[in-house]
Amino acid sequence: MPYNIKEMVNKKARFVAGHRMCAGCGAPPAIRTILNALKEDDNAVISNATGCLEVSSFLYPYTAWKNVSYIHTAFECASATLSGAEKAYEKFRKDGKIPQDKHTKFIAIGGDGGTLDIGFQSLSGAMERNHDITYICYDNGAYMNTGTQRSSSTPLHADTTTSPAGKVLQGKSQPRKDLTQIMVNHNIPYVAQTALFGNQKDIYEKAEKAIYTHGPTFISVFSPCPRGWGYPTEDLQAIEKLAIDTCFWPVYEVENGVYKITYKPAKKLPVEEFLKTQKRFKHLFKEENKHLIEEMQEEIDRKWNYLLMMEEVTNKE
Ligand SMILES: Cc1ncc(C[n+]2csc(CCOP(=O)(O)OP(=O)(O)O)c2C)c(N)n1
Ligand code: SF4
Ligand SMILES: [Mg+2]
Repeated sequence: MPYNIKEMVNKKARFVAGHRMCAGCGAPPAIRTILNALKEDDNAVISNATGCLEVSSFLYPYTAWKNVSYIHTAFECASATLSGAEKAYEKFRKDGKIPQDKHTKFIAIGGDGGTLDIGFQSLSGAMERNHDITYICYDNGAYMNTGTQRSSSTPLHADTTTSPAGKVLQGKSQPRKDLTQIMVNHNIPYVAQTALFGNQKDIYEKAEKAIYTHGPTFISVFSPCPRGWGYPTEDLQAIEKLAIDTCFWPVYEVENGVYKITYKPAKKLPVEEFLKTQKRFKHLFKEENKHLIEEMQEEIDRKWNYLLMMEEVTNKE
């Protein structure tokens, strides 16, 4: 169904109010929009790894998950758990034990720590085995639930409790692991990177494609965290937009190997515009650290140019 905001907000909700995530957190609206892409009559099995989203939305006997089947899994096995459920469903369906007119979609959700680090091998395995599942990583760039420890998705030079900016370090010394590209290299039918900026169109359309493409699919969704990044809650939307306009977080999709950048800023802003909105990058604005911002800008430009090049090359073939 093409994106239509009226129809979307009136659809049966799958993730509802009453969870305990912080105000100004990017994850709840992102997950709600993604699940809104499910067709009304379809069921979904959600395999959710531990992390802020899980611990804040599923406190027995309360739950913010509605009209879905929900499994809380450990970090390591969100994808393995979902693979098993999907295979069992396929077998029951084949044996006629499940009505043929009912459809269930299989969706795993994990944070960046649970996806890029601890659950990485089970994710890679599930993708390679060609399960009919969708994996959603909500990426807030650290282990937020346990107090903002660095993950392999923490951006270069970001201040976290285990990469503290001070006399010894200037935040994390390593650049982010690029999981979206790693997923592209699994040669799966659909991979996308998205964010909530301006409206929900980009995220909704990508979620719909991912959920309804047969085979393994993957989405990485930008997920700001006011507590770990240090920004006032009301700045959520502005930060999402700056991440896109500076190309800090490019939004694109790769469908059967063909790249499409889904938003190209008319004027690409310097990365400072994004960095200055958050306390985790405050140390970079000291006179002696200006070169670190230049280093970040170079990394962003290199990756953006790579995407432009891949878009050109893969659309020619
Ligand atoms: C194997 C394992 N290691 C560590 C933990 C402790 N732990 C619980 S939540 C969490 C942080 C999760 O980070 P992420 O996946 O990025 O999700 P976020 O909290 O940032 O949303 C950690 C380390 C755990 N539950 N299991
Ligand atoms: S700590 Fe961060 S990621 Fe966790 S609920 Fe709060 S804002 Fe969201
Ligand atoms: Mg995280």
